[in-house]
Amino acid sequence: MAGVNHTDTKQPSIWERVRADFPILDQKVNGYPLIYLDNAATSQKPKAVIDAINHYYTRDNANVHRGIHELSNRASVAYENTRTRAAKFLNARSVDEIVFTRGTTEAINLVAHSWGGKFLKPGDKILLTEMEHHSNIVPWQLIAERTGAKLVYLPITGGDCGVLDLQRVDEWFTREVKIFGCTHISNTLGTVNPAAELCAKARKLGIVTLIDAAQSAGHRPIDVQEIGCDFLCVSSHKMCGPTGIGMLYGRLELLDQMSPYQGGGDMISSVDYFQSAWNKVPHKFEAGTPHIEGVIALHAAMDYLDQVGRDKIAAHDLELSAYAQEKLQELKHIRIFGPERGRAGLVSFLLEDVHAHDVVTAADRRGIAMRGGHHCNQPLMKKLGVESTTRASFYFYNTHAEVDRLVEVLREIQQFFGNA
Ligand code: C6P
Repeated sequence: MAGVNHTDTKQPSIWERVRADFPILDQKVNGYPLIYLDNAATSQKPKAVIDAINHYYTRDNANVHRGIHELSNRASVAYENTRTRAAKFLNARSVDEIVFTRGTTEAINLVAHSWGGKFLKPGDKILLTEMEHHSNIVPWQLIAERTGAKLVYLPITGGDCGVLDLQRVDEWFTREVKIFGCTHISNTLGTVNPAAELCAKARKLGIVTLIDAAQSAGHRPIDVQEIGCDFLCVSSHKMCGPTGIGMLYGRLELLDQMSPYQGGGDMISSVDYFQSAWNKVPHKFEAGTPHIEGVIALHAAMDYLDQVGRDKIAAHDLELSAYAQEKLQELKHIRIFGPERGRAGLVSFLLEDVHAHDVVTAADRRGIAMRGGHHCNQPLMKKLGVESTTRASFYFYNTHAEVDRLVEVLREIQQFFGNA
């Protein structure tokens, strides 16, 4: 990474210094210093985010958009300020294009239900890619069943590299395709998809686009206007924020046309016994008391990420995962998945003859947290011809020394299983 010398042991790098912001990292697990390499599942939270939650409950706790007393006013202002901050974070044209959801999963379900339910017809096609997370497959299966639309998948190529077959994209963007859903970064392969290029192609044919930014929003600058997507879905908990909260960016024109996702308080402008009128966008999509402290702490997370610098985080991801890939390749009997170059901050692999769960369990005994399994990517696993992988996923507080330790521990595991 430009400007940061990771081999200079005298000067702590900015990444080592930033670790002090994360109280959870300063502990031993099973007698070893914690090495947290499960960031694709959820990131750790800086003190600024923990403090924001604490402050809200200590000083401002009240329901939003309902009361006219001081505390409700404070909570409402803080809640809506986060929407303004989010619009800036994603470079949306309007603050009304930000809908708070429980996370990426709910954001995709909202689009499938409210956009798909209204606009998809029998014979229409929903185009996804073969590397989608279950969250960007199952909601579309549900809506396809309801509407008679059909699912089709843009293939991946390159064997274990797992990149989209970009040469064949034009074959898949046909007149019948009404929506294209694509992950920005694959949570299993670390592949970074060319979202802007794909959205531009889709737009020319009038195809609506949805980008699953669960793995990218906290790891690189995101500009929805530059990407040119109609929808973009984000989870707060993967970007230093709390769990149970996320965002849907939706182009205003489309959000206006869509029906509500859920009914209840706050999403209405008026109700009588037999019919109701909807609140304006984005409130039309936020029924019931929301996750207020989650929204407020998400503001702190976005501020924190911008203080660190999202471009710097992206460069660190790229550099650390390339380093990990290089180090892992020194091991014998290892199969590494994902692109050779330009991968996001994660590496999936298999140690020959050792189950991914055994690797994760043995690493945990040495204080290293990773994920083993299908990573909610069962169709992709089938495509790769495996049942599971072990995944080490990084964030900006991870260091080269931690990668070295991971490789050392994997070597010990191989020795234990007689496969070094
Ligand atoms: N992936 C992982 O360990 P939620 O659960 O709604 O915050 O995010 C769902 C989701 C959607 N898309 C992608 C690309 C994802 O990686 C995830 C979550 C976690 O890889 C948990 S399965």
